[in-house]
Amino acid sequence: KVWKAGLRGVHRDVPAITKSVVHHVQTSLARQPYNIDDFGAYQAAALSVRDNLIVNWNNTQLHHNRKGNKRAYYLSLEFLMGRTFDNALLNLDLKPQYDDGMSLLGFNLEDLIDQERDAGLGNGGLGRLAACYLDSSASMELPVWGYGLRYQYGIFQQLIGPDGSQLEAPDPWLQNDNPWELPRADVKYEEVVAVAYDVMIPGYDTKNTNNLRLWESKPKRGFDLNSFNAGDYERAVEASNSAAAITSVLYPNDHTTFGKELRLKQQYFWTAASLADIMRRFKNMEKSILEFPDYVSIQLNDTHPTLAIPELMRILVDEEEVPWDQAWDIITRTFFFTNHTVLPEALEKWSVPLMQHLLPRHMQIIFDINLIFLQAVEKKFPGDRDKLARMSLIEEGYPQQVRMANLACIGSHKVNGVAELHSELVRATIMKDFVDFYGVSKFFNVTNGITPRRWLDQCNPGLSRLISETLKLPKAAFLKDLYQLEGLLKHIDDPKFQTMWAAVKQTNKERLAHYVEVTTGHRINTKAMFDIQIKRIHEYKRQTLNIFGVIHRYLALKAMTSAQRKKVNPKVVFFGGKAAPGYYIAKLTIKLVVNVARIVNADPETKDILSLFFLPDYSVSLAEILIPASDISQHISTAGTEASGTSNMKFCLNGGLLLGTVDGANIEIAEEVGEQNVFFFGHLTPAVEDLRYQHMYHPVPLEKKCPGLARVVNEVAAGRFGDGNAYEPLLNTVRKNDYYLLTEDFDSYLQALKLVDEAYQDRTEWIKKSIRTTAKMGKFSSDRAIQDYAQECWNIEGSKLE
Ligand code: 26R
Repeated sequence: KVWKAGLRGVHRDVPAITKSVVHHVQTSLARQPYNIDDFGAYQAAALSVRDNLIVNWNNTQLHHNRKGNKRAYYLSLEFLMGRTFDNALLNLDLKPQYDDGMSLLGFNLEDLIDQERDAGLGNGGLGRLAACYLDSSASMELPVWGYGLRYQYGIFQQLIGPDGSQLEAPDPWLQNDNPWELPRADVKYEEVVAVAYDVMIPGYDTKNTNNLRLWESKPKRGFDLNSFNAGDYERAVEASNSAAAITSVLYPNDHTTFGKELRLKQQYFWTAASLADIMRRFKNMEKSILEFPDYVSIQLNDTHPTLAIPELMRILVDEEEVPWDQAWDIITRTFFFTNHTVLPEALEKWSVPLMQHLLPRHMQIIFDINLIFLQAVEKKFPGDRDKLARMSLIEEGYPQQVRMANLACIGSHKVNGVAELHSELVRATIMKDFVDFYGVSKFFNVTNGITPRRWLDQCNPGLSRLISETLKLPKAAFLKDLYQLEGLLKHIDDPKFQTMWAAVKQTNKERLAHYVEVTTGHRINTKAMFDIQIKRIHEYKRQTLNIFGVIHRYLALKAMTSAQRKKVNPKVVFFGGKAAPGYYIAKLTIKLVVNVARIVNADPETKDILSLFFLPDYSVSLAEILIPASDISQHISTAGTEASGTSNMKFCLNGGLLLGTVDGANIEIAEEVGEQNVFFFGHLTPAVEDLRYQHMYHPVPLEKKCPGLARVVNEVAAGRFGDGNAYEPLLNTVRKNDYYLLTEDFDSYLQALKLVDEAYQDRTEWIKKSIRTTAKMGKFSSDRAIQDYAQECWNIEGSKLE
């Protein structure tokens, strides 16, 4: 009884909250309450919230263990979590209480929220998707764990140098204690020791609290005692350094260049520790090993965790002594593989000699898997040598390479893409031979989703409140069932509602303007249209198309009389995003944007009607400020290259309209909101291959192909935005073979921009488009996506704890 009374010690009312915060200041932080600053107050408040999470977390694990529930594991090398404090407060429904409690203690809760550093353990879409999926799994009371790595340094911090180019600085996010993780000294695996850190994942409106387990690598002993005793201090320290190095840093590459030895070590260290952990938990259930797939499903987030397949094979065959065929049957019922890109340069391959050197047993297993597999292919398609060569796990060459996507495919029960078009392209291109071999039903689609808790309620509280009042529903009703937003359509013609809708957008634009003023000193006209493109910088995403469009607009404004200019609707263009540190063209793109901004923003003739900002160090937290403030956002990849995109969904959920190509999830968004509410332009996917062929073999000079773009390119080359020579390599990408087809899409892009301008003039119509867009976002909740995975792959159901 005494234990039970103690167990209920969670802080839900204001007096209990203030008491626990003060308690944490005095004991956990060992500080004096009277000289605590915002950061200290944040830490203490975070620890107080954490008390609640820990209780729920423990109960959740106990609950699923007792019930003997099947579990699903989401293996991802990236979890781009952002901040946790605000999200935890909202999911636990404790924000008002902590707001009151902290102000009684003399603090402003929003200021404390701003003290937290982002957990930037990811590059972009793939990593943020994993974070949204954890939120949905927890909210839907599904027994899903994430497994990842606890990098000492997350995605680098981006600075802009004096000449406008990107500089990188390390992101020491763990410098101050991280209250959101629990180190598990008792959970360790050998070789290089893997130590578990558990991150609690609170569900929304439920006590269910799931787990994200992140591994840290540590030397087995402080250092190698043998070498130390032999007097070789240097070598002893070196060995311990190289063990710790494994989880030191997140690789900042997104779609480009892999093959680094340390990255392979990361992948092995992580998959081996995760599988050992999964196996230990399974063994506690005391089932036959043959029942493994009935209690365990493993989702591979892209090919990065594919070594889990030969690793589980090794455990089953070498340690559990399961015969090969039975082991392989277990494998192919346990794993599921999600592909996130069809770009050839992003398909992972590992050199055979490197694998033989680091992982000889795994390499041997892969060769054996390949042999047996190719025999089956030969049997089904006798004598088709080309097919065998294409489907082989090994690509011939110097050196030979292991094709991780092929291995992930044959080791998995099902393979999915992340939007309808993308899944179709997976079937038609990279997996074509495998579709012929296995049949089409192994290949399916799960369109990505986003969590409405973070991407509506948390980042846009004003809109969340307005929706709740308008629908006369508690927030939980639509935050847990996003299709409820359709109820807004009933109010779309109500002028009062339209006005309130526009007022929320205006407030969000002012919040962004305030951020820009504080960080750059520039004042922004918040009555202007806000046009935003934020994502990793990559040629296929075509930030160049956008900046060339801005230059085109600037040149057109300069050619006008001042009377003409007075009639132009003002516009502010925002860019944000990081370039992989070794990606030269992407870095030049940033430099161009920054230098165009310097000229345009300083030009007295135009600065009231066109301004341009590159916001440095784009992150989850910055996205939370930008997205609710957009009137229009750009998703303008060459058709067929963007697998899905997820920020497009976030903008739409917040009432921003889309300017985009017919690509990825843009297509499904248009299907939901109606094509008349999306600004589409550009060539369609089926045309791309042929256009590229034409550019390759029948090149036409830029001046002839696209005079509008030629003018822009010439101005840049002539030095109008700083040293023209510096931009030559970037300009050549459109002058030469124009792989991403800017010259093909430029005119229709300008046309679309013009339509956007015209549409924005009729403000009432625009607001109606905005309302309709938000109202039709139901499909894009990550709850729907997770439901698809739970049903199609994992065969698990929600399990409520009382
Ligand atoms: C191997 C290495 C170089 C590497 C390749 C690709 C590392 C990281 C990536 C990131 C890729 C897989 C990625 O982030 N893809 C994005 O996934 C999002 C979520 O599904 C999609 O919305 C987005 O369209 C896609 O580019």
